[in-house]
Amino acid sequence: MEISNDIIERIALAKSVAVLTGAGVSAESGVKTFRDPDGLWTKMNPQELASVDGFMNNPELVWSFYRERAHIIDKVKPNAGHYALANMEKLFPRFELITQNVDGLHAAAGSTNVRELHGNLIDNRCFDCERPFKGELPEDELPRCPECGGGIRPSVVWFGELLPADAMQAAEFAALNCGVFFSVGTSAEVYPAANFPFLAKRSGAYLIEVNPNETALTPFADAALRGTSAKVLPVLVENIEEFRNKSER
Ligand code: BJW
Ligand code: ZN
Repeated sequence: MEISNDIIERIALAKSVAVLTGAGVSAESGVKTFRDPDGLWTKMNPQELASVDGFMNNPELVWSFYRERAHIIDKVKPNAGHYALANMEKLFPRFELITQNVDGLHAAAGSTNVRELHGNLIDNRCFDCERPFKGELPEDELPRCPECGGGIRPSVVWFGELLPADAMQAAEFAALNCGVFFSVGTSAEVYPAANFPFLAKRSGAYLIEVNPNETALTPFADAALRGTSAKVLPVLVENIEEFRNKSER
């Protein structure tokens, strides 16, 4: 993977970097993406599995989907792309990692202060009183809130739901104020997350896409690094470090 000197220089000289990640970053850890040919939404209906109506209509089906995914993410490990992003945060005075992923792999790789736009699969909460549910999830019945008896749901963001205000605010600030914005491993089809790269670009940031495939964002990117995140991101970090070492000499 060759990355041009011009791109490396632009990144290495930036004071503020923001990164938006999507499911592709975890693909090489063995977590399925959503819209790739073998993705979750290619085979399953998101309205049934990832919406409040879907949960109300068939909570058993929704829970069987989320239990299975929670078991998978319990076993998987971060890959070289996650580790590269954890290293990258140490290279810039300001660095914001904004993720749509719900698997907790950025934090597991050592990234600090990860902004989770779509919640996470590790936490659960009461649908009615919103209290966090800390108990063990029963395998063969629906979990219930010990405080109010309400139904328990995964703490993820479903279609039609608002994203967490703190993560949204941090993402918006980062997009408005960064010199370089990366969109990594996301199809850039789901809003409002997909809006942040545009916001950054309109605010003057250099916009870089890291993805093996073209996306809805590609025509607007200043640079597209075509490859998987586990291959491209470690090379990127290495090149930034080399550039900085050369400039010091
Ligand atoms: C690699 C790789 C490798 C592969 N390395 N890369 C019409 C127009 C605009 C908006 C809307 C609309 N109609 C409805 C909306 C709003 C809706 C929306 O955006 N829908 C669009 C799909 C049209 N958004 C919402 O509803 C959001 N809420 C909201 O807007 O609230 C305000 C509101 C309320 C009421 C009415 C209207 C507005 C909420 C969105 C919640 C999304 N939730 C999910 C599920 C989370 C829980 C769970 O995990 O189950 O989030 S859906 C799913 O998509 C998940 C992901 O975070 C999200 C984004 O997917 P992502 O990460 O981009 O994955 P993929 O699979 O799409 O792409 C993978 C990419 O990786 C590909 O590009 C590959 O090439 C690449 N790749 N291997 C690097 N190794
Ligand atoms: Zn409750």
